[in-house]
Amino acid sequence: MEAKKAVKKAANKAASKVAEALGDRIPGSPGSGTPTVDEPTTPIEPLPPKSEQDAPETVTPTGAPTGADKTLKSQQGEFLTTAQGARLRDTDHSLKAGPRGPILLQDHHFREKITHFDHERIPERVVHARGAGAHGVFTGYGTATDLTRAGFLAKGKETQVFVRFSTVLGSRGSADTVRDTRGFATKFYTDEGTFDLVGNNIPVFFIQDAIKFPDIIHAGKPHPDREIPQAQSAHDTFWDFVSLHTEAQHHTIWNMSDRGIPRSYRTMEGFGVHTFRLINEAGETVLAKFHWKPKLGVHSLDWEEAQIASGVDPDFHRRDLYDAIESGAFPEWELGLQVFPDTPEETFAGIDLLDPTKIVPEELAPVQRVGKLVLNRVPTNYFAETEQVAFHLGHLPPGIDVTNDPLLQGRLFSYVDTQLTRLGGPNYSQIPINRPHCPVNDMLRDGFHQHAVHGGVAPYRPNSLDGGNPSTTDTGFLDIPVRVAESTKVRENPVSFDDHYSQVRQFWLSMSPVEKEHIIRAYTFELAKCYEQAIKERQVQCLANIDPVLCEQVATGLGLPVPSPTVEFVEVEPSPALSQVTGEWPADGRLIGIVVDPAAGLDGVAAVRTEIFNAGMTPLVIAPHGGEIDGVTVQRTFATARSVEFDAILLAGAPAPAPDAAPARDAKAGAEASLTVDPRVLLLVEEAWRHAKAIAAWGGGADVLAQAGIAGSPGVISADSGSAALTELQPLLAKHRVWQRFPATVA
Ligand code: HDE
Repeated sequence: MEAKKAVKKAANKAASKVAEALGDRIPGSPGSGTPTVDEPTTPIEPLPPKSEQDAPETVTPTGAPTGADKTLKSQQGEFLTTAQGARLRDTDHSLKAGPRGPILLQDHHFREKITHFDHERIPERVVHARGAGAHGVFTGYGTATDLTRAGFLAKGKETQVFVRFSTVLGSRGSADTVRDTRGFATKFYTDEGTFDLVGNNIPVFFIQDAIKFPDIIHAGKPHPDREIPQAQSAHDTFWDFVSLHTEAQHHTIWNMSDRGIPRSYRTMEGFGVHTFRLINEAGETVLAKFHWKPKLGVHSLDWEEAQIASGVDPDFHRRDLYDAIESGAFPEWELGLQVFPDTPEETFAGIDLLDPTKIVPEELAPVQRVGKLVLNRVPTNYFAETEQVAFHLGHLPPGIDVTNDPLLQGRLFSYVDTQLTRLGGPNYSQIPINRPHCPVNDMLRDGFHQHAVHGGVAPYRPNSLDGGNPSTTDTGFLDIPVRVAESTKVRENPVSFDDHYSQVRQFWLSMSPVEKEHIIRAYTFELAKCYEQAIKERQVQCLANIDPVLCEQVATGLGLPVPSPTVEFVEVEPSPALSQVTGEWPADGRLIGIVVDPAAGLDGVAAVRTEIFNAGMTPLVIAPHGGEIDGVTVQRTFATARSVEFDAILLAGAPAPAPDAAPARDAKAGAEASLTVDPRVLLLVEEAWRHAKAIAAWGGGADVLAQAGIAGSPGVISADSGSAALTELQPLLAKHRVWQRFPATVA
């Protein structure tokens, strides 16, 4: 009895201590004895409303009606609450048995917060994991109305879109500028239902049949044992696969070309890859391929530039996209169609339109422009929008239908299937970014994460209880009644799919000497990274079947014998549209670095900045230190500037080495140098020169050119004033690079 009393006494004592301690931990609570601490989350005015994706009226997960007042979003209300809406007094201290005591299981706020955090990540996409999205508007030109009844292509019709760009092989945190294919997926929220155009920046694919997709991806992803290399094709398993499955050679040469390292998402073409079937109001059909044509032209990085960017700015493309949108240089593309008669053979100019490893050269079927896409808004939340967006080739509006391309057919299965685990169930179309912008009246019910509160009792058709609704309509989606060939079930390809080399050779022959040089270097680099001799030899054999010069140069670089071709070369005409070294392009959103020397003054720099702005580009002043110099704001210091960020360099002075810098060494002379220019500026200029970028100097800036040993070389300008330097620089920017600076050993 005595012992029981003692235990009870001890428990009461502990409880009162807990109460005492709890009181201490509730700021401002009566009698707590501790001063009230100002929370960093003291209520503030809600942020001004942001434009929000239009979506059907519903209730957000935070309980706010999205339709009525779109400003009611999390972190914009006055008070912090639990997920159930109870206001909180403290979110920084867990509920403990005394200040030093264990955490109590009853701390429901702690458990809600941590449990939610523990489950914040969802499986990343099995491919295309790293992406960057943006909102925009598509405007139809009305030029496709005789081809398809799809309403979003009507003249002047505006449709909201969400675009997600991506790399294919890397994980979600990998670098942007790796050599890889880029995804270019567009969700058109049309009045007639969502249309997803899920394309790439390369018009052909590695394989002809979807059943091989797991194989090519297993081969391209990091090795299963050590999980390296990340986001690279330069390894044994990739080259093992593509040299064994020679249908992959066409896609591979595009990857090894400059297309594999785009300058920017803004300067990429996009391709629907497959052939689609379109139907117009009169019921007439055509076959068609979709193209995106960038307003700024197709431009790429130099390989060394891409490698440096991977290190100094792994978010290079993502940042470029968002900086451009925020600076008002909205990225633009025209949507184009290559159109072919819908014949029973489904071929055009002898090319099998169902073979996704083949293009139709633009010279044979010009790309007809049917509308314009402008990206004008950065997502509000990466996870909610870019991560949760779910594309699917089967999201088709009336007027656009699929063909029997075996790759396309397989994709029609895969995209819904993958969302079930990635987004946790069949209701992913109800996630805000995936919601159609037109009325949805389906009879799909229940399932994980059901957000809709469906009325009615008869989700079936026909019914007599819900007024017979909903009814079907003749203006709805039409599965175009295509005749299915009477045939025998087989696991086979059409014979026309056996040509694996003619278009690879055509691509090679269409390249300029500089582009050919880059392709040779890329193959040589990637294959040199393989360990297995047999794999290198097998791929070099594939190159022999593409072109003798390509094969000879790569084989020499690898120290391998040059094999003879095992196939006969087919006569092919080059397709000039495939080369990037053509034409002149707008310089919107280009970044111009201006190196200044504070010791010599910033005369004329402010005026040049204004001129650059007026030309639609962005000037960035680079100085030894941050802050403001002579009224000009410094955006980059010598420590933070790296050449890869800039499309061109203006030199407004020759800044001296920092007084405390280690004695400079002249690498070329191998001796202690008498450098009078800061070595970081010299590195900036030397790299810009190697990457064939335009460089212009005036005043003291000429000394930098002299010290870098590049004065007078192509694309290096010495001018009398900043304004004159900029005037001479602009035509060079229009051509994107000073191409003659790249060495070219092939014709
Ligand atoms: Fe995809 N692909 N793919 N693909 N694909 C996915 O879907 C797949 C193919 C493309 O930004 C996955 O939601 C198969 C060609 C893009 O969200 C998955 C085959 C083309 C994106 C899938 C292909 C693409 C994907 C992974 C062979 C260019 C990113 C996550 C038949 C025309 C979309 C997801 C985004 C994503 C399957 C081939 C483009 C697993 C089976 C060809 C741009 O469903």
